[in-house]
Amino acid sequence: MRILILGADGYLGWPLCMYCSQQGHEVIGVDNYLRRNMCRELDCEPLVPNPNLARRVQIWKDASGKDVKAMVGDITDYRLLRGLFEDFRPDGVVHLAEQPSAPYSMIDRERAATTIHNNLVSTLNVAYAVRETNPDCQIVKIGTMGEYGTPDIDIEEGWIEIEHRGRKDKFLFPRQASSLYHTTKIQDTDLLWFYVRTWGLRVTDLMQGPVYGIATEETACDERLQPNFNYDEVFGTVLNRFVVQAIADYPLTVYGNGSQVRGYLNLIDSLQCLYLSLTKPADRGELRIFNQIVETFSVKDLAEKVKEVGEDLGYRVSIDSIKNPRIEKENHYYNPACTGLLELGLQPHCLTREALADMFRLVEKHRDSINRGAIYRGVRWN
Ligand code: USQ
Repeated sequence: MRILILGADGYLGWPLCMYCSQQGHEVIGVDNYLRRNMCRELDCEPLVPNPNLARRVQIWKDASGKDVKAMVGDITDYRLLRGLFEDFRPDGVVHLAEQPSAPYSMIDRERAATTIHNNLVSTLNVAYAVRETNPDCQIVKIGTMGEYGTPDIDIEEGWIEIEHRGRKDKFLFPRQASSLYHTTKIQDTDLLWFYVRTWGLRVTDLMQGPVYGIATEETACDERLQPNFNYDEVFGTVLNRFVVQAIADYPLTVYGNGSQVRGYLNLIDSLQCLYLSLTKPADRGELRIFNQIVETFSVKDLAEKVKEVGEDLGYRVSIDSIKNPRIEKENHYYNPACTGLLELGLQPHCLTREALADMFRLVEKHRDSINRGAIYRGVRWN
């Protein structure tokens, strides 16, 4: 397949470029370094400095003999994106080129506007480029479990049948996000659903939970191929943060009482899900939605696991409960369905002690680079 990966410099984007090229596909990755620049601006750069895209491509070629093409460009520029589709004629496009952080979107009005502009215009442009150049090309888009929020009913995979006053119909599952970032993901889904109905596009929208991990099969040959591993409050996801905090002897930052439950997955499972979605595409005129999670945990569960494994490895780990800077339910029901990707062939990796210990071993090599000041600054929702 010819695969176009938008957001190729990101935490998922770069590993996905290598993964797809390793499977023998032709890959072109595009990124405008939005996240790199935001990290620099907020002084919260990843734990290990990442070579730029051109260098990563070269290191990957030297290590694997495989070619990935890379381009620096902003896909909110429609002419640039359309030109890419015309030149490369992809069979599938993965859209990861979004501002991915909930806290970033809540810092101030400017950052909220950047999030809305970047996320919605990029999605709009992808829909247009596909329609105008090759409506058969599947769009695979990363959404978020946060679109559903934490309703007091079971969460279905994308759709729900509703019976109302004796009549029935199928609708998108009700969504209510708890950050502006998550709200843009709802709006993305609405945009794509509109264009699927109107233009008959084929789309897979993946409702992903927080991802953890630093290594994939492809990063084993050279540490410089590792994804950008953020552990700061703005761009780091919670489990990655906790591992770094444990190593830095920083009390684990459990927000509120820590009963918030989310569905988590390892980076290597995220790659599998994206790849399966690409290679087993949705039909024309179908918006296919999967819940991309493997296991559910409360924040407290994660903190306890990190403490146990950290202490086994000789670290002194304490857990702090800090006033929740976010507006989110702490005690809530959570029962999401997640069978679609398993049916497609996902081989899940669970959060074992060994998996956590491996994360500790990779992170501790860089313990001297940890910027303690980036761990918690208190971006508040109100
Ligand atoms: N949390 C803590 N302490 C921390 C950081 C987070 O208790 O130091 C809590 C949060 O309050 C939340 C949970 O951990 O309840 C998850 O937080 P997170 O920062 O790992 O994840 P979130 O902000 O929800 O966003 C991340 C990714 C985002 C993706 C989303 C999936 O950054 O791109 O869409 O996970 S989901 O959470 O399912 O919506």
